[in-house]
Parts: sequence; C-alpha cells; structure tokens
Amino acid sequence: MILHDFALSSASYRVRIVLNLKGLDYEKRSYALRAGEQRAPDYLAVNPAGLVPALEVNGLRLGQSLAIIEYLDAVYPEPRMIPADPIERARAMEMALTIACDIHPLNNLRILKYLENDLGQDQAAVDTWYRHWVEAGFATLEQLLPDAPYAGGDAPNVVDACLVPQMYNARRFKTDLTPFPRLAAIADHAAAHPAFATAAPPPL
Ligand SMILES: N[C@@H](CCC(=O)N[C@@H](CS)C(=O)NCC(=O)O)C(=O)O
Repeated sequence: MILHDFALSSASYRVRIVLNLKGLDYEKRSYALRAGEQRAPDYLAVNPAGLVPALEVNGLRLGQSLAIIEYLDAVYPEPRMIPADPIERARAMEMALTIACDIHPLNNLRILKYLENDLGQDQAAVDTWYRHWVEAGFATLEQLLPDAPYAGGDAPNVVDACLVPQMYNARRFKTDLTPFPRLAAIADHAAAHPAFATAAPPPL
C-alpha cells in the first residue's frame, strides 16, 4: 500500500491513524503542499482532485480520506472504525462529517490561500476565519460526543481519527478551547494512544 501524504495534512493524518490502528504496513510518499506538488501531473494521475491523501492498493487509486477509511474497514475489519449497528454508525458518521464536511473544507490550504492571495485578506483575518469555522463545528461536537474515554466509546473509531487531527490544527491556529472541555479531553486521550502518536505530525 502506498499512502500519498503530507505530515501536516489533517486528512492524511486521519488515514495514518487508521492504518496504524489496524496494524497495516504502508509506504509513504510526501508532497510539499505549499509548493503545489499535489498539483503536479504525475500526482493528478493518482488523485485528480490534486489533494492528499490518496491510497494506492492492488491497482486501486483512491482519494477522500473517509472513502479510504471505509475501504480499509471493509477489507481489514479489525478493529472496526465504522460501527456495524445502524444507529451507532449513523451517529459516528454525523460526528465524523461535522469535521470532514463542516469544518475542514472551509479551512483547507487552498481556501486560506484564496482568502489571502485573491481576496486580499491579511493573516489576522485568515486566522479569524479559520477559528470561526472550527468553533462552530466544535460547538456541535461538544453536544454530540459521548461521555466516554474515546469518541468511539471504549475504543477509538473514525470519529477519533477525524477529531485528533482537527484538534491539532485548532491548536495550531490558537483556537480558544475553553468552551469545549469534553472535546479536548477526548482528543487528548486519543492522541496519547500509540497508533495516534505514531501518526502525529511534529509537536506544536
Ligand atoms: N475531503 C478530502 C480533503 C483533502 C484535502 O483537502 N487535503 C488537503 C490537505 S489536509 C490538501 O491536499 N490541500 C492542498 C491544497 O489545498 O492545495 C479528504 O478528506 O481527503
């Protein structure tokens, strides 16, 4: 398996966590996102979106971190990342998608660069934008998360794999986490798990 990756990419970080939790070996290929390496023709042939991550396995080339996690869960079911029970599954996806659809796409590198380079916003305005959307999504998650050690209950699941990278980025952008004590506790607990620690980018 080849993971097309970048250490600071939170979507790639999700997949690294899941590969580690499942104990799967993989080769990493890294792309300097600020330099635009993800838009080079060779990589566009792997992932036409020009985004990381992408996973190559047995001739399959797959983009979208949650599609990759779903694939890995189907082929390597233990430990499960996406619950089998329909209600638990729907609840897990509600939380994971709050991060993957309602926070991350608004704060991705290309959006921040567009705000800065095309719309003339300064760094302070970009940082305010970033924190605004993190805080909106985190306020939702603070209500949804279970009263448990992990977002997945007694063991980490897809929600933890999305939450820990998003929390890393929230701290990187100096988001005030005071209103989100449950979220911070769960993210910190999961981040200490060896599979998460091994997947982590350099400490802030
Ligand atoms: N929804 C996609 C998002 C992928 C994505 O946006 N990746 C970012 C890094 S976290 C990226 O490649 N950004 C490059 C850019 O914005 O040009 C997923 O979950 O895989």
